[in-house]
Amino acid sequence: MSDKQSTARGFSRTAAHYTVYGMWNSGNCYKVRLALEQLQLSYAWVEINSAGGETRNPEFLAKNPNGKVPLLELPDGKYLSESNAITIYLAEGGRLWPTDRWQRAQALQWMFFEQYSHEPYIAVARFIMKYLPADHPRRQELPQLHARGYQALGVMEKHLQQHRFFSGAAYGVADISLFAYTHCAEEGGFDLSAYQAVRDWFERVRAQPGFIALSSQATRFQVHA
Ligand SMILES: N[C@@H](CCC(=O)N[C@@H](CS)C(=O)NCC(=O)O)C(=O)O
Repeated sequence: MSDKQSTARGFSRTAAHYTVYGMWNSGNCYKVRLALEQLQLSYAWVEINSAGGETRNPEFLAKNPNGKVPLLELPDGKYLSESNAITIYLAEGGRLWPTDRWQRAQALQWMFFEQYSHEPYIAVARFIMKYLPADHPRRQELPQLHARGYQALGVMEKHLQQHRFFSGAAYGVADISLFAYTHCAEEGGFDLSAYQAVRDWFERVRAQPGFIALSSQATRFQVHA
């Protein structure tokens, strides 16, 4: 057998250290991809078709009983779910995770904020507007999602008027976590023009070494020709 093994999705697994089960356009999955790229870790990507039921079949549920992506497979065969848990796991001991106890607590504070007060509104509005038909009944949820999403953006704006990042003093995984769905919030119908500090932070994030855009091809794995 060649040292290259093709996955069902056609991505080469040569020398991959980690395997990510994900959906390329999902912000939660982008967090993991961005962290892997910025930490210069090798990985294979297995694209999951949730609309086709692939997060709910017995094979996937055996890996993640919660039936969600992203899912990280470690080199020893263990599986880790939840985007923020994955990025912290990957970042521990490196430059994306603070060494100072207080700064680590601050980073965690923002990552819990992201999951409870931000992502359920900003990401869900994007999902409804980008992926569901224009006449879908879930459009009725948008005013409420926008109201709660703008509250979260206001909290971020206030923080960023005083601080450069969310991960303590330097860029780190809390920034990855909040960048994932904030930078594409306009796809969910949010107007970011009044959030100048947030938009300045976008540029600081984009300037970080190893940054890749949500839409871009990743570099740490090779696509099988
Ligand atoms: N809290 C989870 C959320 C994961 C999540 O909602 N994943 C979505 C994609 S963004 C998913 O798997 N959807 C497919 C499904 O539920 O079948 C995380 O941060 O990883």
